[in-house]
Amino acid sequence: MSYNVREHSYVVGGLGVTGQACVRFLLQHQASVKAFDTREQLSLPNDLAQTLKDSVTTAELTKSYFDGVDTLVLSPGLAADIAQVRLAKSCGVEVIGDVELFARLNRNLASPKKVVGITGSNGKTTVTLLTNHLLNACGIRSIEAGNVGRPVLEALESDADVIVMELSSFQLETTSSLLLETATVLNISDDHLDRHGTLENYINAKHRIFDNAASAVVWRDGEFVAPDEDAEQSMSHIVEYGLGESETGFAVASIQSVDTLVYNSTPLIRLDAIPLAGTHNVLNVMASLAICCELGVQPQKAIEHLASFKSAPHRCVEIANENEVRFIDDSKATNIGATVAALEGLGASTQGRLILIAGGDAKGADMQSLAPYLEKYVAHVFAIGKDAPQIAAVFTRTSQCHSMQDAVQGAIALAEKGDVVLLSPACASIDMFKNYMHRGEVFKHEVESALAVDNEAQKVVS
Ligand code: UMA
Ligand code: ADP
Repeated sequence: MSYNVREHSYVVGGLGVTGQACVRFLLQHQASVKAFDTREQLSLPNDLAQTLKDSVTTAELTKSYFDGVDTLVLSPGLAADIAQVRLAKSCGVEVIGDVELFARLNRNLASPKKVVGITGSNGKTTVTLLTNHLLNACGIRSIEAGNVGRPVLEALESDADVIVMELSSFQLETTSSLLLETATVLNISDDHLDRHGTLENYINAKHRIFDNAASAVVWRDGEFVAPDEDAEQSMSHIVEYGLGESETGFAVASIQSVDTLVYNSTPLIRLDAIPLAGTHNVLNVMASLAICCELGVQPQKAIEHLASFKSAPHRCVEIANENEVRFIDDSKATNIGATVAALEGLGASTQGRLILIAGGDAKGADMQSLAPYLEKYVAHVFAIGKDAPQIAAVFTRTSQCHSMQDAVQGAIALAEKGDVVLLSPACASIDMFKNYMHRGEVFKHEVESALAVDNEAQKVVS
């Protein structure tokens, strides 16, 4: 049975990027739609404010609000247990997300778009962008969408044949019928526990990605990343990858004493020729190649286009190198797992010391699990934000700072030739910044200002 939006009456919950795209899409397709947002101070683009006029509310909702409504399309930033959602459910309203709406509509298309799904605690955006890059370079019309930033309903209307979809645990919670060519849970580490409550709930949300997937791409050595037996039984096969040796799938082999990425034992590229830093990125490359494989692109062909991939900003990117001190922006490290990957990657390759700027909103994570990596790799931490005291409590060589400026100045005062100053916060940014991008930009600004002052001072001295 085809799904026709005109036959439904919708409420869109939340008017961020997702909610706005939903409202636009539903209005364009002549559906009945109204919207609420829980924020009193809501600013909408003019066109949407005009079209929605009285159909948008930020006031408390009553039962009558849901009269005649059958579907609530909930934004990922809103939890399923807030009062508005409980009220909707008590009125018999179905609660879905934009990805579920996409799934239903995609099935209606004469040629449904092929979709691949990528989730995990870290590496989602890198793998999504890299996969999309490799597919396009190999002549497949593909587009990236989902948590990476482009709402999925926009991708549905694009002329792409393939959608590389980054899916967050929040999006997966409200998705039940998304058909995927292949699906992957890249890795699992503590994240969003403030929203999911327990690690088990978080893992369960992530694993929903496997429910209707034709195959899975699985990290051989990862914990909680393989589909369970039930999900696996309905799949045609699994492609495995990992940093160890294996005759099948993606693996690392020593060929003439050089560590080399291989596929079914055929060499693809030397590890030291991979242009993305850190062993975590070797895994990301393997996952992307495996997904490409599932779409019929040979890894031998895809790998030729790795060199032309440009990493997304704020993910272990060098932003300055002054007096042989390197400054690295890894502001996207919003959980402990990502910071551990940066410390392991840089710790192994840095001659001097690592000076870390970390902190922010830990989202319920326990900083104790970061402590062994701080002990092993880090000379000193300059801690910022709400959960700076948590870091100071588990690592004695910590200075708590009031601002990014204080932290950067402290780090520069300590740094010597060969050292690395790394911003890799292990926390969300929202207690001090608009988002992780803003945090990275402030870091860069403070580094540049401090270095300029230092240079001026040097000139005066000499
Ligand atoms: N909000 C309210 N009241 C509302 C609606 C939203 O307070 O009525 C708040 C939310 O709690 C949240 C913020 O506003 O703090 C944004 O929420 P949203 O649901 O409106 O988010 P969107 O703007 O639609 O963006 C979402 C994803 N954001 C979240 O899941 C929080 C974006 O991922 C994604 O790019 C976008 O949809 C398009 O698909 C961002 C993100 O931080 C990058 N994701 C999390 C992560 O990666 O860790 C999951
Ligand atoms: P996500 O979209 O899942 O947040 P990103 O690709 O944006 O992932 O990277 C987020 C952070 O995680 C960055 O700090 C990056 O260096 C780190 N990271 C990327 N890939 C991995 C991985 N496979 N394992 C651990 N950390 C990773």
